[in-house]
Amino acid sequence: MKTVLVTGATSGIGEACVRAFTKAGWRVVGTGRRAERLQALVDELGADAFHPAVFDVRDEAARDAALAALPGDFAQIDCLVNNAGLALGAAPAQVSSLDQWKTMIDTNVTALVSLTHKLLPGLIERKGAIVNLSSVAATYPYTGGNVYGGTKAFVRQFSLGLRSDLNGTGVRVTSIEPGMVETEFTVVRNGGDQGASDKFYAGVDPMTGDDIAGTVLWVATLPPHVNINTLELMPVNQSFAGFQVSRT
Ligand code: NDP
Ligand code: 8X3
Repeated sequence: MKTVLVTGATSGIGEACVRAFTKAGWRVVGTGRRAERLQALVDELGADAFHPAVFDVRDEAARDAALAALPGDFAQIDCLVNNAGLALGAAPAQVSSLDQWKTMIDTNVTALVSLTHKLLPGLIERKGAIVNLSSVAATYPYTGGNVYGGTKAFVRQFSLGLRSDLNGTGVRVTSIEPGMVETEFTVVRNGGDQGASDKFYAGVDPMTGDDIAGTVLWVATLPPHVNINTLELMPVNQSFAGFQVSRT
């Protein structure tokens, strides 16, 4: 039986990954700040299948304490799903909050890099896998995407760089790059405004956490000689627009 660690397991894509991996017979460690949501997953899935690790991904000391306390086989991580992340605000750069920018960088970039560095020796030992949640925002800029898109471009390029560095180790690395997935993502982006989120997804038939979780599980369970480098997904109703031009 293999073990996967999913960051950001209290909601959305991460929570769906927990269910997809446990259903497929994996042991799952799920992380997040909201302890009560992780406890609800223990109650639903059982303590043998799911282990909660409560910490803020930006707090390395709390993270290390939680990882050091992992029981038995939960400590032998074969697959790391770097999913915890967020967008804050959708305003143009010139009127954005620097604090929000720093929170996105600390969470989406610094914490992801730090956890990856921490788990790499064990992942190499077990010829494991790393699945990173990037975004279409890594590739396609949009107004108000500024730092969020920048963090996700980092995640994509870091994933490709890891692939290069880990050549010969047997460790697989994938950058998953979704478009619109209806989770709590847009509620968080808009400071808790559920109405803004409902409006954003209205009539779109967006992807779901389960759609992305199925893809993450597929990537992680391919034959060991196959690596998906990057994988971009969108709802059918989302696609590309042209350049904008400002005229004098
Ligand atoms: P949700 O808001 O539903 O879930 C985000 C998860 O990240 C939560 O479990 C949250 O846990 C966790 N998280 C956020 N900040 C921290 C922190 N400081 N410490 C610990 N955990 C944290 O969003 P999604 O499921 O949609 O997002 C998951 C990932 O997918 C993100 O990286 C996002 O950028 C990416 N993504 C999402 C898309 C979308 O359209 N929804 C599209 C493309 C990529 P808690 O608050 O309990 O700590
Ligand atoms: C966010 C994707 O399409 O909602 O990562 O901007 S989108």
